[in-house]
Amino acid sequence: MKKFPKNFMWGGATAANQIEGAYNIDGKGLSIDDALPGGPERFNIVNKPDFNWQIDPDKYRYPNHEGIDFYHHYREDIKLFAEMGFKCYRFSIAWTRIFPNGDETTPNEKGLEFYDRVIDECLKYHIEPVVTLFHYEMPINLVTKYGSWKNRKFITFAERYVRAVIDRYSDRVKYWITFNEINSALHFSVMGQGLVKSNGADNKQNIYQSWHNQFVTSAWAVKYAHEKRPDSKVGCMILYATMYAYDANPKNQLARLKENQEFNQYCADVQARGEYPAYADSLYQKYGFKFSDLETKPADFELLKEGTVDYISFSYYMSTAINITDNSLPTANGNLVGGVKNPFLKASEWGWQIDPTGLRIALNELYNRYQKPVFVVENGLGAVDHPNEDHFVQDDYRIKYLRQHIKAVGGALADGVDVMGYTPWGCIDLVSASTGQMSKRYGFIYVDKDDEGNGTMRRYKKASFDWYKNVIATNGEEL
Ligand code: BGP
Repeated sequence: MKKFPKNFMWGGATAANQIEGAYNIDGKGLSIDDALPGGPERFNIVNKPDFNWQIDPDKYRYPNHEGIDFYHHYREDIKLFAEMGFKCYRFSIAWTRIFPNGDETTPNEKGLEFYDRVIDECLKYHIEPVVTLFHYEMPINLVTKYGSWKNRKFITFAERYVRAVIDRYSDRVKYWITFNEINSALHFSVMGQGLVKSNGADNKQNIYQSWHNQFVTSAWAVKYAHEKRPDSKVGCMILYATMYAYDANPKNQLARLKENQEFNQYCADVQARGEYPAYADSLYQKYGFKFSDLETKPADFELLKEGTVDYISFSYYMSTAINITDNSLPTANGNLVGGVKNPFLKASEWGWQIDPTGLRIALNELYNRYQKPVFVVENGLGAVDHPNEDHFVQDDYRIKYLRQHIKAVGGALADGVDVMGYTPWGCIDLVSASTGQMSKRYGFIYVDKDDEGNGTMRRYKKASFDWYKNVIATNGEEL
């Protein structure tokens, strides 16, 4: 394993809607995530034709509305991150704190002030903020009034938000990420695009139209950040699931190639290269539309060219195997991207297939395709923790998972890949995006809160806390 570079960005990652709570405080508007329940209902609800984003405060109070109350605990939490030695902290800004309804023209000062405090607190400890602009969150008002990202008007609203944020923070923030897991919309379009059955999620053309609008916004954000601060670094963000053909059958190999293009490559190709890839038409054809059916403007294509990202960031949790020739194989249930079970791999309690080597492959594939620095901005093991009576969690399973994945990053460095950093997901326990519950935990820090909202909200260090602290202190030498 090669040594980690001196300036390697060790840290952790979170998202506003999964930690902040304070869902209606200081002028914050209602966000789509505020209307999604936790538990098994979470994803079923968006398939209901009559789903209308109504919020029932009793039903949805916890967890989305309270999160881990980072809004009031950020000082304590960032202090703990500093104690672990974080070089950077990836967090997101809630659009609804800055423009509560999305279509106002003046930002909400109180919302801006909150992130001033968070950023300043990071800088106090020399922690570099890495800020995600759009992370599974948008004003409900924009979705109900304008129909979500499939409407081109979103570009104007989103640019207004990005401008307000970059104007305010670019003196202190150098690293930005535009859209979290932009490609995830292919499998679940609600969180990133605000598309549910009732506003058109069933029609893939809407997803591709939303992507086009997001690509334009992303390119605009890259350009604007550079204009404001020339040394800004802006990245795209992909949910990368390394894909294997199940076997050497050429049919499975071709199916893998196609699936990989559509899921792992399509969005990053546009954001990193500034143009639509040659295979794009074959994807549209599959869904019965043509590129000319999408609403675009000639100026979009210039902008895409001018606003290519500086680096490629991605989340990595699992790999998947593609087989189209044998229907009898068990599917990888729970794996976000489908596929079949890989007999060589074990899965997490949620069925996500654990594959550290897949991370090394992902890093190589991304770097060699785009020749831009790559940044692992999410990785980790979601697990049910069992604290003892002192609230201590001996999370050896998490340490094992992270150790193997950090080794894989080291392997990629040895392969010549330019890896910028590693920010494990949910460095402090938070509300899970897919389950909307607390019990799927990732953190180095245990938060005393359960799925029903009971608990003191107090923070406790897990065994992995000291372990990760030492990893950072030794720059990855001691794992
Ligand atoms: C990614 C998201 C995060 C996050 C993480 C873990 O998809 O960017 O927001 O939550 O996965 O997923 P989950 O919370 O569903 O375990």
